[in-house]
Order: sequence, then C-alpha cells, then structure tokens
Amino acid sequence: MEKSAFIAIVGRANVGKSSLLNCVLGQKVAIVSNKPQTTRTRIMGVKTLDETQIVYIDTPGFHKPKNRLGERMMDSVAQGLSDVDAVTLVVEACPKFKLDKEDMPKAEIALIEEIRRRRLKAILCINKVDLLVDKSDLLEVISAYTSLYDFEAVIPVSAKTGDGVDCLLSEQLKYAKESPHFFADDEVTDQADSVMVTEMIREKMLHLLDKEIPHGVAVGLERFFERDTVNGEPIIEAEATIYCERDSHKGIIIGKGGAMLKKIGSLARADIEEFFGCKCNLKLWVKVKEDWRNRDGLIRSFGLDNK
Ligand SMILES: Nc1nc2c(ncn2[C@@H]2O[C@H](COP(=O)(O)OP(=O)(O)OP(=O)(O)O)[C@@H](O)[C@H]2O)c(=O)[nH]1
Ligand SMILES: [Mg+2]
Repeated sequence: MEKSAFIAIVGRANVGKSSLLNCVLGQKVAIVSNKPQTTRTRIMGVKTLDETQIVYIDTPGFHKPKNRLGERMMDSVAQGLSDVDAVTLVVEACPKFKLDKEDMPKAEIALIEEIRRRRLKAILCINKVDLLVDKSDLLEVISAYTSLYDFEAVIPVSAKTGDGVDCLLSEQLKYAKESPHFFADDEVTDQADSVMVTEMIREKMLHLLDKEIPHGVAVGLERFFERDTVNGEPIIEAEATIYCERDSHKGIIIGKGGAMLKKIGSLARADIEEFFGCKCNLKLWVKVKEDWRNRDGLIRSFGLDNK
C-alpha cells in the first residue's frame, strides 16, 4: 500500500532549513549559504523509503518583505504551508536573541502565529546543536518555543553532523497517509535541471561576494544541452547570464581581469559536474537590470514568482 506525506520546512532565514533538507535526502538539492534569504522559491525534495514517499517543501526564510521579490518569497511560504500534512518549524539551538517573546524576532513569532491560524500539526526542529557548548541550554530553547505552540514533537538535530536527523525522519513518517506517490521513486527534486544549474551559480556568488551584491543577482540560462565528445563521453554545454542591479556591482562580479567571474564559474562547474555526473563547459556573462527585484515582469522571467 503506497503512502505519502507532504511536509513543509519553514523558519526564519539562515536557521538551516535547506541544509536540513539536503541532509535528510543525502543529496544536495537546495543551495545553502551563511547569508539570509538564500532560498527564493519553494523547493520540493523527495525521499522515498519503500512504500512511503515524503515530499518536503523547503521555503524561503520568513521575513518582512522589503521589495517585490521579498513579497513573492513570502507568497512561496504561504503556498508551502497550504495542503501539507505537517510542518517542520526549524529554529536555532543557540539563538542570537533573548528567548522571551519581546526579544524573539518578529518574523519568528509571526510565523508561529501563521501556523496556529492554519491549525497545522507542527514538529519543532532545533537545528545546529553541534554549536551548543552547554547542552543544558537546550532546555531553555525548548521551553521558550513550546510555550508558544503545542508542538507534536520536539527534535534537536544538527544538519551539519547529521545528529538527530533519523529521529526527525521517523517523526515525519508518522504523517504519511495512504495515497499514490506523487513523484517517481528515484526522483529527488521538482526543480528542472536548468534551475539546478542557475542555482549552483547563484550559490557561488552568495559564498564569494559580500553584502547586498549576491542578494541583487539573478541567473538566467541562455543555453543548456548535453552532447557527446569525440571519445563518446557526454558533456554539458551551458551558458548563463548573471543579472545584477548596478554597474558597480557588475565590476565586482567580474573582478580584476575577470578573476572573480572565473572563480564563480569554476566552482559552479565543479558542482554541476558532480550533480550531473559528467563534464561541463560553462560560460558566464554579466548584465545590469536596474531594480529588477521590484519589477514583476523580470521577477517572472527569472522564474521567481512562486510558480
Ligand atoms: N554549525 C552548523 N551550521 C549549520 C547547520 N545547519 C546549517 N548550518 C549553516 O547555517 C547557514 C544557513 O544554512 P541554510 O541551510 O542556507 O539556511 P536556510 O534556513 O535554508 O536559509 P534561507 O534559505 O536563507 O532561509 C549555512 O552557513 C549553513 O552551513 C548545523 O546544523 N550546524
Ligand atoms: Mg534555504
């Protein structure tokens, strides 16, 4: 008898939602960085264990939007919360704020209110326990969050070391209901190959560039196909344009003598080759599209309008 569960992964930016998804799947499907607002759309990750299939919905970090793109990102969270069997609220084991309601980030409180309003079954997942120096601090975190909502379960984990992740998975499996599988059993994500490529390029910019610059970039794929080399080996030919918001940003992305763009390209190429299991030729261009994060047409053309 086939069973399925849809589980949304929600939380403030940077708490490790996408890292957790990758860890549970045992494969990287969502890009990760130490900068907030890394994830921009809903990303499905699929885990099939014999007859049970869990479809995870990774969502952008919950925040108060500052531009149109941010509004669309919050639409993605709202859609991620609709029609799920349960939600996993991810928080940090070592929060950088006091744990009383006055000091907790407003976004986190608002998200918990949204979960309450929708009367969702919620698992509290306390991530980054590897950073805890004194394990007893965890009790304080647990009591602060459980005083705000009646969670079905509280599970401390580390997406970095994998600690506790099995426990989280067994809890999530409880929400599986009799239903046909929505994805083929060997599928891991709903993202098209072309999106995986542009996301890998964007991730390298999040890692290599500072402050506002990586938040203001979008990547469009110009060409993407596989061909056989003369020795009959497959090779991916990809060409992408990086759109940024200002000329000064364009200069920084290209770097002195093209050094930065080269670095972005070679790191992204390594990831693309690993994901697709074959060689890749990657060509990158940089263009300016002023204020694109407030232009609906451009947001749509970059595929960021929460499909
Ligand atoms: N030490 C430690 N770091 C972690 C852990 N999980 C995630 N991180 C780090 O936390 C940062 C944020 O991780 P992401 O997975 O991108 O976080 P996110 O919640 O998806 O962020 P947004 O997409 O921006 O909302 C990255 O630098 C990760 O390497 C963990 O268990 N331990
Ligand atoms: Mg993310």
